[in-house]
Formats: sequence, C-alpha cells, structure tokens
Amino acid sequence: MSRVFSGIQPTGEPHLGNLLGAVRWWIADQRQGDCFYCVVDLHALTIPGDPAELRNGTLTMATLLLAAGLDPEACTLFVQSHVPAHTQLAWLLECTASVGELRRMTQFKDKSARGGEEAARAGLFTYPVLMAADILLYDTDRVPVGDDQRQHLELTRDLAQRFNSRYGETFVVPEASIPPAGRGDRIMDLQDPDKKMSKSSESAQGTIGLFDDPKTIERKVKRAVTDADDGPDAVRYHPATKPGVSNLVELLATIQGRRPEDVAADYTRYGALKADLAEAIIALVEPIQVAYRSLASEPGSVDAVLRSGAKRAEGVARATLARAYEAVGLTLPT
Ligand code: ATP
Ligand code: LTN
Repeated sequence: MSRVFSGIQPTGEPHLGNLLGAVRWWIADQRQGDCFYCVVDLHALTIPGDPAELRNGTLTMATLLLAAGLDPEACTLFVQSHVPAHTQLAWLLECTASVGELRRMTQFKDKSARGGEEAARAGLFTYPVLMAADILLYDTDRVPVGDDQRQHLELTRDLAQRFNSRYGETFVVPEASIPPAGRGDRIMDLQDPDKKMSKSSESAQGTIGLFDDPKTIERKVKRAVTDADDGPDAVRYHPATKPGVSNLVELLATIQGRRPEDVAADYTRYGALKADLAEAIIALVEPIQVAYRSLASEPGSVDAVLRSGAKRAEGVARATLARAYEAVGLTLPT
C-alpha cells in the first residue's frame, strides 16, 4: 500500500480552493493508501496571528476535515505539534538545505513582500524545510497538494536525495500528486483571477469560504469579475485571455467532474453560468456544514480522534527520526 501524506494550515478561513485542490483528493485517497493527514499548526506561526485563533483554528480545521469526509478508521488525522519528531527532523534538514535554494522559494518571496524581508520571521524562510520534514518522516510515496505547492515538493525531493547521498539511504523520495490542470489544481480569486484563492488574502469577496451561507455564496459568485464583453458567445474556456470566466467554468467543471471545455459549451452568457455555479457550490458545501455542526457539538470526539492519530503518527515518525539521527552520527539516548 502506498504511503500518502499531506497537510493544511489551521489559520484563516478554509476555502473552496483547499477543498477542490487538496482535501477532496485526500478523501478519495484514504481507502487506496495508508494516509496521514496533518493540521500543520507549527507552520501557522510563521506569520503574525492570535494564540486564541490558532487554538480554535486547529480544532475547527480538524473538525471540518472530518465533516468533509475523512474517516478516522481509514486514515490517520493528527496535529503537527503533537508529534515532536517534526521539529527534530526539521533541524537535520536545515543543515541539509542551502540558504540559496530557500531564497528561491516563491512563497517566501510573496509572503515576505508584504512587511518586507527584513522583518519576516526566520520561520517563514525555513517553512519549506519543516514541510519537507513532515513528509519525509512518514516514508511518503505521494503528497496530494494544489499546484502552489509544486516548488516545495521539488525542494523536499532534492533534500531527500541530498541527504541519502551524503549519509546513505534514509528517506523515501516522494512524488507530488497535483490535480490535472483545470481540474481544481489552482482555483483563482473571484475578484482577482490572476491570484490564487487563499486563506491569508485580504480579498474576502474573492474567496468562497467553506462556512459561507447560501446568500453569501450567491453574492460572491454573482459579483465575480469576468470581462466586459457579455455577447452571445461570452462564455469561453481560455484561461490566458479570459481568466475570470475561465475560473468560473473550471470551478463548475471540477465540481461536476467534467471537462471545462464541455461545460463552457453549455453556456452563452455569464448570468446562467453564475447561477448554476452558485447552486453547485451550495450543494457541495451545505452537507459539510451540517456534518460540521453535528461534530462541533461534541468536541471531545474530535479530540479523541486527534489523540489516537498522534499516537499512530508518533510511532512511524520516531522510527524514521532514529534512522536519520543514526545516519548523521548523532547518538540516541538509550
Ligand atoms: P495560505 O494562503 O495561508 O498559504 P492556503 O489557502 O494556501 O493558505 P494551505 O493550508 O496553505 O492553504 O493549503 C492547504 C492545501 O490547499 C494545499 O495543498 C494547497 O496547495 C491547497 N490550495 C490552497 N489554495 C488553493 C487554490 N487556490 N487552488 C487549489 N488548491 C489550493
Ligand atoms: N505548505 C503547505 C502546507 C503543508 C503541507 C505539508 C502540505 C505543510 N506541511 C506537508 C503537504 C505536505 C501549504 O502551504 N499549503
């Protein structure tokens, strides 16, 4: 059985991009492989945030993942900070990565641009190394993520290969598993279709939150940016020249499991496309919200899932860490 690992940050409102680009694939994988899914709370500390929000966000995210369809009988769901091996391996990998290659990470450039690199947290710079540690600890074969994580996965592979050639075979070299282009790999912001839909963006109107109510979803979809021309053949799938409408077509196609070109052929004007899209999104998120409310009414059960998840994760992670310690010449306490 192949080993699958992926992670999601607990801060900010989870959105449609997270569901279509990642979580939906996690659910589909959970009975095909031996899957570990992680709420990466340590990664959330790389940007400013409120402790109470992080605390609540971690439980909210775990509850939402279960509500969306993760089955704790079929996969291992846990919180990153509950398994200390993640930060322990991260140090060995920081001593494997170079400053130059971390500098090339576009997510660091984007996220540090706001407040300036000088003020950015050092943890934001080393973020991808902790992510590599997450993945490599579990002898992971496959990592289901959205397209924005491609570069981090390449780095993870480079670090695994470098470590193996320096110290001897220690890590499995993982593959990224990204949805096919146009099938949820990169959902764009509805107000700014050149930017990806993101938890940390300021564009609340451009992001469809998984907790949004039907009215809000309708409004956001209706106001989504398209282009000026709304003639009889305005609906076309052409991301390069019509990014706004192509994103809407792609969303509907992804939800319906069809090709974007086929969906575009069903419509002429924007209005009908937007109405059908809003309806499809509501039908997708409503059952998740219902399940969420029911799970949230008994938080003790989610805690129990996380506790047993951490226990199982710990067993696997500790063995890999011991191998890596041994390989670099650290002595393990007996
Ligand atoms: P942030 O904006 O704070 O970086 P995020 O919205 O990217 O957050 P993450 O927790 O970093 O969310 O990502 C969880 C998963 O969702 C990752 O696999 C990521 O690739 C995927 N993902 C995030 N945004 C999108 C998107 N717009 N389209 C497709 N997949 C996405
Ligand atoms: N960096 C990812 C979140 C993340 C992750 C991981 C994804 C942290 N560790 C391990 C896959 C595997 C993000 O920002 N989306």
